[in-house]
Amino acid sequence: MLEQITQLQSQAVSDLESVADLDGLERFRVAYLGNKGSVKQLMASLKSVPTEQKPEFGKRANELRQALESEYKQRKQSFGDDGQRQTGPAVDVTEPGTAADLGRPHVVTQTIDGLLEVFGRMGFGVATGPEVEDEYHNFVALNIPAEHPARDPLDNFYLQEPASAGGAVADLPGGAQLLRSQTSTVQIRVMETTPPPVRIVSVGRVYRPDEHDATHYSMFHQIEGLYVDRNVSMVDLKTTLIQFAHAYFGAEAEVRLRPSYFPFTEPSAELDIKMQVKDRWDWVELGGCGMVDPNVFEAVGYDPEQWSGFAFGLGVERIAMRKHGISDIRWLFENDVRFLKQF
Ligand code: FA5
Repeated sequence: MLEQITQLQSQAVSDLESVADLDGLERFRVAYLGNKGSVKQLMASLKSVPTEQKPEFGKRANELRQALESEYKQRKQSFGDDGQRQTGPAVDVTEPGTAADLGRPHVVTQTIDGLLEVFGRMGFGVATGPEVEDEYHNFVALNIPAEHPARDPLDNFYLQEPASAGGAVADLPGGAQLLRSQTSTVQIRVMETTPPPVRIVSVGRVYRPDEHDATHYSMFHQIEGLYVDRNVSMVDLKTTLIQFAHAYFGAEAEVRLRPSYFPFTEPSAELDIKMQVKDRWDWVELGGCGMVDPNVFEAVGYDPEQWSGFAFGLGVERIAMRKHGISDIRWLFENDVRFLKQF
């Protein structure tokens, strides 16, 4: 009698193997698990089994039924909606996936990294200074006297009432504190702590209450350069800036030095570059430069008879704009990912 169960089992397994679609599977179900199916008949035959074999027969018949039901269910799931047996995984791995939204450095940060790289190749180290400065480092040591218009409270973000406005700053060694308006402060801080020669650049934020337009913002970045050694001349300054411009923007970039005035350099010049603003190409000022004024050397304790040097301070946003053809500085700070994603 038990032999009958084994035969039925091997028959069922081989029938199930040859099932090719849902119709075939349904025929299998009716033949084995249906009301008049073989398994039902097997169960019905229990009564004619000799008493001593009944428990074993019943147990084996039950196991067979459970095994076939579970095989049947599994096989049913393996057929797709079209009723055909699926041979591969249920996921189409050749479909394009959903790309993760990767972040990246802001275009201004990318510009800073690029600038430090070019000046690094030219032998400039990197220096830093605080964004909250005092009047001494932002003005006095840079040869900018109290009555100079650059110190006007309306042109600076003072955190305390400045000396020029009659503020009570006697107890503050460096004068009133303000958000630095230029990175030239770092020239002073470096020379105060480093004996010559020095060759550094410094990048950082500066703040001015300028009205926002296509080329001005109230917070922006500058890259400051300072080179002090024996016999440094205007030729070194001009060569350095032109070499930099061609290395960074490409040999076709048009730059010029235009005579200018800064209290802390003599002579002084502006570095201009041709770039597109709105819909036309024009000269745009990248920054100021010049030979370090002897008064600045005296303020930091360098002997102006022995040492000479040049300094420059360039606007980083304007550099980024020229590099990428961005014609309005305000786009850099709107935090519109659709814009920033382009760089
Ligand atoms: C200065 O700040 C001097 N400290 C530069 C300098 C350094 C001269 C060393 C000599 C020696 P100026 O105020 O011109 O200079 O600013 C320099 C550059 O900063 C400008 O040419 C411009 O590129 C950028 N800049 C100035 N104001 C703004 C602004 N509101 N928004 C964006 N960029 C600005």
